[in-house]
Amino acid sequence: MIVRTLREAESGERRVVSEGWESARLLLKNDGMGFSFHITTIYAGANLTMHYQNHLESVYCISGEGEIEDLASGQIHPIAAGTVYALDQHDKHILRAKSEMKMACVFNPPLNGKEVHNEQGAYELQAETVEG
Ligand code: 9YT
Repeated sequence: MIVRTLREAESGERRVVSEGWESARLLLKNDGMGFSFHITTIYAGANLTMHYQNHLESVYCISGEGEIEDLASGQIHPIAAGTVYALDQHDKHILRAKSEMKMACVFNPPLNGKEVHNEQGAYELQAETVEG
């Protein structure tokens, strides 16, 4: 069994900080679950273009408000506490945070640990691993 706390993850190796967001990576590839699980904070005003070409991601909004634009259709969906979205088609999208947003994110395949977006807005499959 694996037991961890968000507090620990936010103050150690599992905390990854990038432009417009930071993420506490609670479960990763080396935990052997077949997915990774993160609590991600999107900073207020962030405007993030992402395209997870190597991963499927689902995102549940715990708090905050924003919107997601599906760049294939141009459709814009409001995001608020209680909303989930799933990028089942590796959908290229823009996430805009009107206020700080707390998101629970699941990735398949699981992240190694240190991934940040490349110039396409994707995560590479061979990123550095977080141990322990
Ligand atoms: C919601 C989203 O995709 N934010 C970018 C960070 C990512 N979820 C992560 O690495 O935790």
